[in-house]
Amino acid sequence: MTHPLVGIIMGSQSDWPTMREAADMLDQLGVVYEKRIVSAHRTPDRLWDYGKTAATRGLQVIIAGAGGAAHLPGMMASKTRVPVIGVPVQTKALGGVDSLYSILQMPRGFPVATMAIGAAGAANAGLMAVGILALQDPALAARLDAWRAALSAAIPEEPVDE
Ligand code: RP5
Repeated sequence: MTHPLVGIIMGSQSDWPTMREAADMLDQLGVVYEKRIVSAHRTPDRLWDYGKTAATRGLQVIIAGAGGAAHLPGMMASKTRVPVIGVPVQTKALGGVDSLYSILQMPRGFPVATMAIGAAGAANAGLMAVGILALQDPALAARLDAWRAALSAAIPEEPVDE
């Protein structure tokens, strides 16, 4: 299968260093994705078109990252039934708490699965997307299990002086 199953969208080019963490995770686990800049404020028509066509294009998960007045994940969730995972991008002014609250507090009926602020949240968004896809894909499930086992095996039992 070569068409993208995951859409990684972000409000700005400046979000890419964070959102690349999600892309790296999908690369590691062999999931086909696309990446787009889609701003809720600067390109609202692009947001609308993306949401309108997401399901029919075969996307199964959308990972949406934004910072500040981070309306992109919520607006995307309002436009498509494809599950949206939100990544609050860290901001200079408020440390990403603004992004977090903007994404987290969705009204009943339009959920966004909100991750942690910043790079760890983006990486976990990738893993969450893989976990969802793995429910229907045994080979992917096996790769995810192996990835998780390798991570566990890499954690030392004792701390060392650095
Ligand atoms: C948001 O505004 C973007 O998601 C980004 O996190 C933030 C700042 O964007 P730039 O001014 O760097 O383009 O819409």
